[in-house]
Amino acid sequence: MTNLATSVGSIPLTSPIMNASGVWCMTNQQLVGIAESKAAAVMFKSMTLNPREGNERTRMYFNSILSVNSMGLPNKGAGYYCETVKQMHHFKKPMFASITGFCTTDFFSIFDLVNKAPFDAIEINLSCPNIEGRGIFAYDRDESMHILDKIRKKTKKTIGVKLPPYNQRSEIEVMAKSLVDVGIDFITLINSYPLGCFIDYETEQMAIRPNDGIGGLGGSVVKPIALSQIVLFRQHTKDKVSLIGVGGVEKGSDIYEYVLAGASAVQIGTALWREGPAIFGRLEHELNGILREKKVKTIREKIGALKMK
Ligand code: RRO
Repeated sequence: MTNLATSVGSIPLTSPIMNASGVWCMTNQQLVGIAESKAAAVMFKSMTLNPREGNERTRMYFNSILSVNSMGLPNKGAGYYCETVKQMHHFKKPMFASITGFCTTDFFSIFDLVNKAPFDAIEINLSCPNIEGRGIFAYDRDESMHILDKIRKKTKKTIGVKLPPYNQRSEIEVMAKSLVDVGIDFITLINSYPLGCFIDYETEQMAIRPNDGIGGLGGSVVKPIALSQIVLFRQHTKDKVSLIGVGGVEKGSDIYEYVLAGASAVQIGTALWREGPAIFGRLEHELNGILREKKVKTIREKIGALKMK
């Protein structure tokens, strides 16, 4: 039997497979669904201080290769998730909070709440593509580092940052080095590609309604983008920071590709929307099959083991 054990920062995981924030993790019931599944950890929906309904519908669309969403941060508010996590202790799985905000001070207020709750790790989402009236935090490096540095100094808990894709190697290099300097434990790459859309030629309409029909793009179409970010961030962070890959993971071989690129774990978004929490068992089975076939004893030995031509 192959050993799928891995870790994110100092958090041990029984396998590299978990959910991506935003999918199947907004309500108590959904979070319990993830906890009861084969997912190695439970990631919560990105939370704001107060509950939000999010954008008008239709706000999410998916087909066999992609998803487009402009959910607009619907969530139950930080208080709800801090209570929920207290009720989930018996699942004995690592619990990951995801925090976001509309301004710098929001991050600190929400962080102070989740830091007191029994979350094992906190993912700081600096990459939501659907915040009205402002751009993506992570494209402003000074503001991002200010948020992360202040949070790092407030806690010894495992903290990570969820980033959008970058288009230049130099941006990745500077960002990666800054994150190592700040002392971030993990980096999640990538949030949905910020500007995507799907036009239905039959109805002659966009598939989603908010924001001119343009929202975050996910699914297998973004996998090559996400993989390149993992490879490049790995070059500049080496073994100092764990990387989590997200984007188009639909089968065991996708996970293996992310691990070779340098990811210690992967998150499932679009495919979880499509398939529900049973997907975690299927992916684990498929990953085990690949490792058996390749006679790989531990997944750990393959992290970043990509052979360069
Ligand atoms: O809720 C959303 O609109 C959303 C968020 Br917070 C995010 O981080 N990524 C995304 O694709 N949608």
